[in-house]
Amino acid sequence: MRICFSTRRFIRITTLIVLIGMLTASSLASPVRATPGFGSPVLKWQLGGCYSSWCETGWYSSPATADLDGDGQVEVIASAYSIFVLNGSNGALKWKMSSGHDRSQPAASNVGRTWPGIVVADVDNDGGMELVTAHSGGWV
Ligand SMILES: [Ca+2]
Ligand SMILES: [Ca+2]
Repeated sequence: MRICFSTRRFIRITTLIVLIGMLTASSLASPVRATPGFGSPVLKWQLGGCYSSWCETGWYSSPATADLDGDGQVEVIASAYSIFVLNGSNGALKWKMSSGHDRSQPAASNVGRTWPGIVVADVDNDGGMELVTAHSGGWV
């Protein structure tokens, strides 16, 4: 008799646990709604930083955004073989540099394709932002 009571109690507790699990799972599985106020994406501009008839290819490196010069306007930084800094409002080229070199060597050859994402950070803690890109051949 005592065993039967324990079995009923076990079944009740197990049923309660399963119901709680199902309710929790159903609340977690609810679809996520987009935040109101965000409409469909709109293409603002494209092909910024390309040449007259072709574009450098960057397969895996995603662009970054930051206000590099502190003028209150966000720039778009892209890296393929060269590193391009574009006006974030209209896509116009602000400046470009060869990978593996600094801006004082604009005619230098690129060292290689950019693979990972671009990092924008104050690396040397002087208050100004630096760009960090990594390229094939082990170049950073
Ligand atoms: Ca800016
Ligand atoms: Ca810095």
